[in-house]
Amino acid sequence: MTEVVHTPRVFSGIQPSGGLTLGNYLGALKRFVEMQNSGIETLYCMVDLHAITVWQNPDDLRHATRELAAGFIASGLDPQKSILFNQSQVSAHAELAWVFNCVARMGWLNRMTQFKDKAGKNRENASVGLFSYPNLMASDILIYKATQVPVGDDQKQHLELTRDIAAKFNNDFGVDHFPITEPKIEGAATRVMSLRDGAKKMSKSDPSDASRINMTDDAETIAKKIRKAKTDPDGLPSEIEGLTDRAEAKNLVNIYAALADMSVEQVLAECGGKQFSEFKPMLSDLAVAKLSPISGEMARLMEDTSEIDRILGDGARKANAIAQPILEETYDIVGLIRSK
Ligand code: AQP
Repeated sequence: MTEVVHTPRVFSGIQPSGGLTLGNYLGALKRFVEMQNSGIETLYCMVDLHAITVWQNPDDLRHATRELAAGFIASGLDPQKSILFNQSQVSAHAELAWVFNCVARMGWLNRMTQFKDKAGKNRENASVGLFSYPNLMASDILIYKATQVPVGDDQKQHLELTRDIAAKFNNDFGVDHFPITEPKIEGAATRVMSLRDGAKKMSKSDPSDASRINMTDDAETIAKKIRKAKTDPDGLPSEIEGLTDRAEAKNLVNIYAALADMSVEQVLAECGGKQFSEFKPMLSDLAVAKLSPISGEMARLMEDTSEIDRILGDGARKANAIAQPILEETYDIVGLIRSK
């Protein structure tokens, strides 16, 4: 088998299943911008087909998709530098996902912890789409032969599955067609936790709004949520070991470090010994300083949704131009006849 050197290409996506959270921003979006600015080819997607694995009100979904696009652009993604689009406008994602439904094994999907978490006790009532979600995610990535995927830590298992699918496809058909994609899980806040429970991930679909900071929250709301964030009675340690078994304290320090572009060690060297009554206002001020320019720009962009739709349409055309030949090549490898 000839070994192919795959051109470096970055793909990642976020679901428009609610508003963007600080977790999405620090774990994913901030890294998307860094990768875009490193000069590598980047494609970023509003994964609306993933969002509907759980029922969405259609008007809310349309609004959330446009607002997510506004969040991408306001955070620094430039439609001239990155391809920005919504998933459902590039049908090759869904088509390749079907092929992967036939490659991935039931046993692999049965091990996915996100499905278990999201389906909860009522597994029999979960949608089939929620179960096969990781196959669509593998398709999102491999339809562009993406070599790198910036994500938060919660997506690690799904990316391992993507690698398994690529390897099985290549092996089953004796080709070196799909790259074995590298996850990029980096930075001080790869898993931002809920402000109310340090054992739970901050999530846009958490029923408690107090558990998360939304990118659209105003300064007063951000300050209030941080003031009320759960902590323990001790102050900040000066060494990282002092955060062991202190999930909530660790979370606030990680958030500070990621927002300030500092390491956790640097934050503790500066703030060690402070009580949370002193550290929380510092964190609020920093969060407001970093997030309010983004939320302001999001609001401005949302005043003209036709411009957002134009950007998404333009991005979808560019994405389609990359995806379609890869889909055709894949169908040919599988043995599906394509009439010219
Ligand atoms: N709390 C988090 N900390 C760090 N990164 C996070 N991400 C999500 N939450 C955190 C990263 O954001 C990207 C987009 O995630 P997604 O929208 O596709 O779905 P998700 O991971 O399931 O995020 P949510 O907010 O929890 O959405 P819902 O509530 O709809 O399920 C991914 O890179 C993810 O790692």
